[in-house]
Amino acid sequence: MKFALALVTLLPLFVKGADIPVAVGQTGLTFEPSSVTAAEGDVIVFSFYPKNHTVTQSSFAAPCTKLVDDDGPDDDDDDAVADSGFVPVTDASTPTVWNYTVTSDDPTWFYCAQASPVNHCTGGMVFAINPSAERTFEAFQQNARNGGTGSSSTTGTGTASPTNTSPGSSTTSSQATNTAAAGGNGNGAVSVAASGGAASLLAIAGAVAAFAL
Ligand SMILES: [Cu+2]
Repeated sequence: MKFALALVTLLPLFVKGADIPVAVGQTGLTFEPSSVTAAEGDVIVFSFYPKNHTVTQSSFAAPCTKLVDDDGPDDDDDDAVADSGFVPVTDASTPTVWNYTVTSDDPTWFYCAQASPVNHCTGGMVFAINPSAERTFEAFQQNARNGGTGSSSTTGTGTASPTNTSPGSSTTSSQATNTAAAGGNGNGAVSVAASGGAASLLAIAGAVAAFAL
């Protein structure tokens, strides 16, 4: 009885879905079609054409970065990150086939991870299963063309960091320059001691020490 029940429960796992063919790299940096509507259990049949492409799962926000499988210790890997790896093909008449079984009705995003000699993802080589009205394939591909590593705020942070470093080092060098000018003979700390107080000597000596470091 229990066994029969278990069989019935497992049965849907063995019901095969539809095959959906997708050509990879047949007409340049393209998936054709570039987006499909698929149900759980359907199989995307990727045919890889020359030269050397991948089908790698990413996210809408970061189209050109492989998704991280971070579901923790209880992860049963039903939603493992999909990645064909590199599929080198030399003969267009014999494409290499790689199957991906759809595990969700949710939008699922993919890109080609080939970056040499040109970056295929930022060239627009991306693919989507079940894009939505809010997250369209067109927006996803535009994200990829814009660099594909995340939102523009990420880029802003990256730019701000070197700017913060720069004032620090220029302050140090301008202190050193002032010290030398006050000395007039390149032996700044000693000369200033004669005309200034002990406190200013300490300050200048500190600046010189900082510059030396
Ligand atoms: Cu490619």
